Amino acid sequence: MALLPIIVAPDPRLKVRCEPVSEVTAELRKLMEDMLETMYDAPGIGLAAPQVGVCKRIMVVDVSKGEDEYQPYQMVNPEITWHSEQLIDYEEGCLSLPEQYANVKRPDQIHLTYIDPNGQMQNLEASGILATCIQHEMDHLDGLLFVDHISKLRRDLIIRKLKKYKAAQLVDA
Ligand code: K1U
Ligand code: ZN
Repeated sequence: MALLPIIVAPDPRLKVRCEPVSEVTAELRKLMEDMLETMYDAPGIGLAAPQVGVCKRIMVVDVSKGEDEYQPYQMVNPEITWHSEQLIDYEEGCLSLPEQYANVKRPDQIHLTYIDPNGQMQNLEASGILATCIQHEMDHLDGLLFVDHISKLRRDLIIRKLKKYKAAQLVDA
Protein backbone atom coordinates (compact mmCIF):
# COMPACT_ATOMS: atom_id res chain seq x y z
CA MET A 1 0.00 0.00 0.00
CA ALA A 2 1.08 3.61 -0.46
CA LEU A 3 0.33 7.06 0.89
CA LEU A 4 -0.93 9.41 -1.83
CA PRO A 5 -0.37 13.20 -1.87
CA ILE A 6 -3.62 15.09 -1.18
CA ILE A 7 -4.37 18.10 -3.42
CA VAL A 8 -4.98 21.35 -1.51
CA ALA A 9 -7.46 23.98 -2.77
CA PRO A 10 -7.54 26.18 -4.71
CA ASP A 11 -6.71 23.77 -7.54
CA PRO A 12 -8.53 23.26 -10.87
CA ARG A 13 -8.39 19.45 -10.38
CA LEU A 14 -10.87 19.84 -7.48
CA LYS A 15 -13.39 21.69 -9.69
CA VAL A 16 -14.06 19.00 -12.30
CA ARG A 17 -17.06 16.64 -12.52
CA CYS A 18 -15.57 13.12 -12.58
CA GLU A 19 -16.44 10.36 -15.04
CA PRO A 20 -18.12 7.09 -13.98
CA VAL A 21 -15.97 3.95 -13.84
CA SER A 22 -16.76 1.38 -16.55
CA GLU A 23 -15.04 -1.63 -14.89
CA VAL A 24 -13.59 -2.30 -11.43
CA THR A 25 -10.05 -3.43 -12.25
CA ALA A 26 -7.18 -4.60 -10.02
CA GLU A 27 -5.62 -1.15 -10.56
CA LEU A 28 -8.74 0.56 -9.14
CA ARG A 29 -8.84 -1.89 -6.17
CA LYS A 30 -5.22 -0.89 -5.41
CA LEU A 31 -6.19 2.80 -5.72
CA MET A 32 -9.01 2.31 -3.17
CA GLU A 33 -6.65 0.51 -0.73
CA ASP A 34 -4.13 3.36 -1.09
CA MET A 35 -6.92 5.93 -0.59
CA LEU A 36 -8.02 4.20 2.64
CA GLU A 37 -4.45 4.16 3.94
CA THR A 38 -4.05 7.85 3.01
CA MET A 39 -7.37 8.72 4.73
CA TYR A 40 -6.46 6.87 7.98
CA ASP A 41 -3.00 8.48 7.96
CA ALA A 42 -4.29 12.06 7.44
CA PRO A 43 -6.43 11.40 9.59
CA GLY A 44 -9.85 11.73 7.99
CA ILE A 45 -13.22 10.03 7.75
CA GLY A 46 -13.53 10.16 3.96
CA LEU A 47 -11.54 10.72 0.77
CA ALA A 48 -12.60 11.11 -2.86
CA ALA A 49 -10.46 10.12 -5.86
CA PRO A 50 -10.14 13.69 -7.27
CA GLN A 51 -8.45 14.71 -4.00
CA VAL A 52 -5.56 12.43 -4.99
CA GLY A 53 -5.61 13.55 -8.62
CA VAL A 54 -7.76 10.77 -10.09
CA CYS A 55 -10.89 12.09 -11.80
CA LYS A 56 -13.07 8.98 -11.38
CA ARG A 57 -16.27 8.43 -9.38
CA ILE A 58 -14.59 6.60 -6.49
CA MET A 59 -14.57 7.34 -2.76
CA VAL A 60 -13.70 5.75 0.57
CA VAL A 61 -15.37 6.45 3.90
CA ASP A 62 -14.92 5.23 7.50
CA VAL A 63 -16.67 7.25 10.21
CA SER A 64 -15.83 4.73 12.99
CA LYS A 65 -12.71 6.83 13.81
CA GLY A 66 -11.07 3.61 14.98
CA GLU A 67 -13.22 3.67 18.16
CA ASP A 68 -14.81 0.24 17.67
CA GLU A 69 -14.21 -1.96 14.69
CA TYR A 70 -13.02 -0.25 11.51
CA GLN A 71 -15.96 0.13 9.10
CA PRO A 72 -14.44 1.07 5.76
CA TYR A 73 -16.60 1.58 2.67
CA GLN A 74 -15.00 1.55 -0.77
CA MET A 75 -17.48 2.91 -3.29
CA VAL A 76 -17.43 3.08 -7.08
CA ASN A 77 -20.08 5.09 -9.01
CA PRO A 78 -22.13 5.96 -5.87
CA GLU A 79 -25.61 7.36 -6.57
CA ILE A 80 -28.00 8.86 -4.03
CA THR A 81 -31.48 7.46 -4.76
CA TRP A 82 -33.40 9.15 -1.92
CA HIS A 83 -32.79 11.80 0.72
CA SER A 84 -34.82 12.96 3.70
CA GLU A 85 -36.44 16.38 3.87
CA GLN A 86 -34.95 16.77 7.34
CA LEU A 87 -31.52 18.43 7.37
CA ILE A 88 -28.70 18.26 9.90
CA ASP A 89 -26.12 20.93 10.53
CA TYR A 90 -22.56 19.60 10.87
CA GLU A 91 -19.25 21.43 11.17
CA GLU A 92 -17.34 20.05 8.20
CA GLY A 93 -13.63 19.86 7.54
CA CYS A 94 -11.87 18.77 4.36
CA LEU A 95 -8.44 17.26 3.80
CA SER A 96 -8.13 19.54 0.75
CA LEU A 97 -8.91 22.63 2.89
CA PRO A 98 -6.52 22.11 5.82
CA GLU A 99 -7.48 23.76 9.14
CA GLN A 100 -10.70 25.25 7.68
CA TYR A 101 -14.16 24.41 9.04
CA ALA A 102 -17.72 25.58 8.43
CA ASN A 103 -21.25 24.50 9.29
CA VAL A 104 -23.11 22.93 6.37
CA LYS A 105 -26.75 21.74 6.31
CA ARG A 106 -27.42 18.52 4.42
CA PRO A 107 -30.15 15.84 4.40
CA ASP A 108 -29.99 13.76 7.60
CA GLN A 109 -30.77 10.45 5.88
CA ILE A 110 -29.89 9.11 2.42
CA HIS A 111 -30.28 5.90 0.44
CA LEU A 112 -27.62 5.13 -2.14
CA THR A 113 -26.34 2.50 -4.51
CA TYR A 114 -22.69 1.87 -5.31
CA ILE A 115 -20.40 -0.80 -6.76
CA ASP A 116 -18.06 -2.52 -4.28
CA PRO A 117 -14.44 -3.59 -5.02
CA ASN A 118 -15.72 -7.01 -6.18
CA GLY A 119 -17.88 -5.36 -8.82
CA GLN A 120 -21.13 -6.09 -6.90
CA MET A 121 -23.92 -3.51 -6.73
CA GLN A 122 -24.73 -2.59 -3.12
CA ASN A 123 -27.54 -0.64 -1.41
CA LEU A 124 -26.88 1.44 1.69
CA GLU A 125 -29.11 3.45 4.04
CA ALA A 126 -27.07 6.08 5.91
CA SER A 127 -27.88 8.70 8.53
CA GLY A 128 -26.06 11.22 10.72
CA ILE A 129 -22.32 11.65 10.20
CA LEU A 130 -22.13 8.74 7.71
CA ALA A 131 -24.76 10.46 5.51
CA THR A 132 -23.00 13.83 5.88
CA CYS A 133 -19.61 12.37 4.96
CA ILE A 134 -20.95 10.46 1.92
CA GLN A 135 -22.65 13.65 0.62
CA HIS A 136 -19.41 15.63 1.16
CA GLU A 137 -17.47 13.00 -0.85
CA MET A 138 -20.17 12.92 -3.57
CA ASP A 139 -19.72 16.70 -3.88
CA HIS A 140 -16.00 16.13 -4.57
CA LEU A 141 -16.97 13.81 -7.46
CA ASP A 142 -19.05 16.69 -8.88
CA GLY A 143 -16.26 19.27 -8.47
CA LEU A 144 -17.78 20.89 -5.36
CA LEU A 145 -16.23 21.69 -1.97
CA PHE A 146 -17.98 22.43 1.34
CA VAL A 147 -17.14 26.12 0.85
CA ASP A 148 -19.52 26.09 -2.14
CA HIS A 149 -22.36 25.73 0.43
CA ILE A 150 -21.46 28.84 2.48
CA SER A 151 -21.57 32.58 1.83
CA LYS A 152 -19.26 34.08 -0.80
CA LEU A 153 -17.74 36.28 1.90
CA ARG A 154 -16.68 33.30 4.07
CA ARG A 155 -15.66 31.27 1.01
CA ASP A 156 -13.37 34.03 -0.25
CA LEU A 157 -11.84 34.38 3.22
CA ILE A 158 -11.07 30.65 3.40
CA ILE A 159 -9.63 30.59 -0.14
CA ARG A 160 -7.39 33.55 0.71
CA LYS A 161 -6.10 31.70 3.80
CA LEU A 162 -5.44 28.58 1.72
CA LYS A 163 -3.47 30.56 -0.87
CA LYS A 164 -1.26 31.84 1.96
CA TYR A 165 -0.97 28.30 3.38
CA LYS A 166 0.16 26.96 -0.01
CA ALA A 167 2.64 29.81 -0.50
CA ALA A 168 4.15 29.07 2.94
CA GLN A 169 4.39 25.33 2.08
CA LEU A 170 6.34 26.23 -1.08
CA VAL A 171 8.78 28.39 0.91
CA ASP A 172 9.33 25.59 3.49
CA ALA A 173 9.91 22.94 0.79
O1 K1U B 1 -13.28 14.65 2.06
C1 K1U B 1 -12.46 14.97 2.89
O2 K1U B 1 -11.71 15.89 2.67
C2 K1U B 1 -12.38 14.26 4.22
C3 K1U B 1 -13.16 14.95 5.31
C4 K1U B 1 -14.54 14.33 5.35
C5 K1U B 1 -15.60 15.04 6.14
C6 K1U B 1 -15.37 15.55 7.39
C7 K1U B 1 -16.40 16.18 8.10
C8 K1U B 1 -17.64 16.24 7.55
C9 K1U B 1 -17.86 15.76 6.31
C10 K1U B 1 -16.85 15.12 5.60
C11 K1U B 1 -12.42 14.74 6.63
O3 K1U B 1 -12.25 13.65 7.04
S1 K1U B 1 -11.83 16.15 7.46
C12 K1U B 1 -11.11 15.43 8.96
C13 K1U B 1 -12.14 14.98 9.95
O4 K1U B 1 -13.29 15.33 9.84
C14 K1U B 1 -11.74 14.09 11.07
C15 K1U B 1 -10.44 13.73 11.28
C16 K1U B 1 -10.12 12.91 12.35
C17 K1U B 1 -11.08 12.46 13.20
C18 K1U B 1 -12.37 12.84 13.01
C19 K1U B 1 -12.71 13.65 11.96
ZN1 ZN C 1 -13.38 17.07 1.39
